[in-house]
Amino acid sequence: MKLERIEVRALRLGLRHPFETSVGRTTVKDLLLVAASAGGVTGYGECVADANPYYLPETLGTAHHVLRDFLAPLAFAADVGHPRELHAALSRIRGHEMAKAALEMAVWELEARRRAVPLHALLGGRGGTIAAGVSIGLQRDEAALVDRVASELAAGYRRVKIKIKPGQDRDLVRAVRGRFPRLPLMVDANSAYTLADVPLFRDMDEWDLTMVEQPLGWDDMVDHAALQREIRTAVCLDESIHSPDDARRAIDLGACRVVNVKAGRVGGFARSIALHDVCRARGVPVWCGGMLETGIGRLANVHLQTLPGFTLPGDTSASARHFEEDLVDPPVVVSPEGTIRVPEGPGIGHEIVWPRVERATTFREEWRP
Ligand code: OSB
Ligand code: MG
Repeated sequence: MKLERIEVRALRLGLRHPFETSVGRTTVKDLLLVAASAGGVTGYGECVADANPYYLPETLGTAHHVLRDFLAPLAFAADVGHPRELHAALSRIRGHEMAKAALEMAVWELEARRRAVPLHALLGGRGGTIAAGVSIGLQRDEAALVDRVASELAAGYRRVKIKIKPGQDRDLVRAVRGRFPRLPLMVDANSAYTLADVPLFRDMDEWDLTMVEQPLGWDDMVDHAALQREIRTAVCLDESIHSPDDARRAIDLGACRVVNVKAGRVGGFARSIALHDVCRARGVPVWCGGMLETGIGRLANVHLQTLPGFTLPGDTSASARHFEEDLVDPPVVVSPEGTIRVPEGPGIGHEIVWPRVERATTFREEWRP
């Protein structure tokens, strides 16, 4: 396959509720939408880099620069037989996983549309449903958090993740656990703590959390291994894992017992599949994280988590959780049983609503070989 055209659009959409974590508060969703075309067919990939480098070092600006000046020329020069080969063709570029992933995922989507198969079939997954989970940001106080958890449970979700940060940790967990004693509950710290906080995480062992996500440094594995030795609760890594090799090292070091897979963070679908395989071979469960994606990236996540190693519900929620009007039709919905149906149409499987994309577009550029 020879790519004939790559287009990037910068989009801006309002979020229904601000999303606050230990690294900051997001009120609008900025993203790049990448389109890749070959043989008259176009596929789409959503770049999950944020406007700022607070979660990980990449930004929308670096992603645009690296796509335009480095990735697009390499992709045009490559003649990939299967989308799984594209990542290797981009390997001269170090890092910039989110930029690579957006392009690579667009090429997978393009190939699925060319074959008229759903993305999950091309990825090696299955149809049916996936278990939905929800990630809840920091709220004004414990009462507001407990209310949010209650309303998400009423919406169908069966697993809840709450964000914590220093000063907003024990009280939040105690309040939610007190009200929902049997709920599968976990916390995500987005790297807000250090090994000086081992006593806090020892205390957390009491609350039967399914796991604690990325408590320590975003680029650390050694301290996470030290923490995991001190606590019963499973550590899950998010920010620290950028490749299948990272997952292997983390598991072998004892730095985690669960891995969060975000295709954007690890360079795309091919590496997500390889990472999933590494974890599965070691008996480590994985689940699919989220980056406040629009329906385009959200559906990519739905298809990815049909692989057999995704044995835990992830952060994939309904379109309506973050957006008044999503970019896809129908929107992604969660059933009263807390599941999301895996689409069977070609590619992501839902239509993109172009008038909404146009309205959200702040900038557009296209490149050819
Ligand atoms: O750490 O998992 C995270 C959102 C943006 C940046 C980082 C994270 C998150 C989430 C997922 O928690 C929220 C979602 O997509 O609904
Ligand atoms: Mg996380």
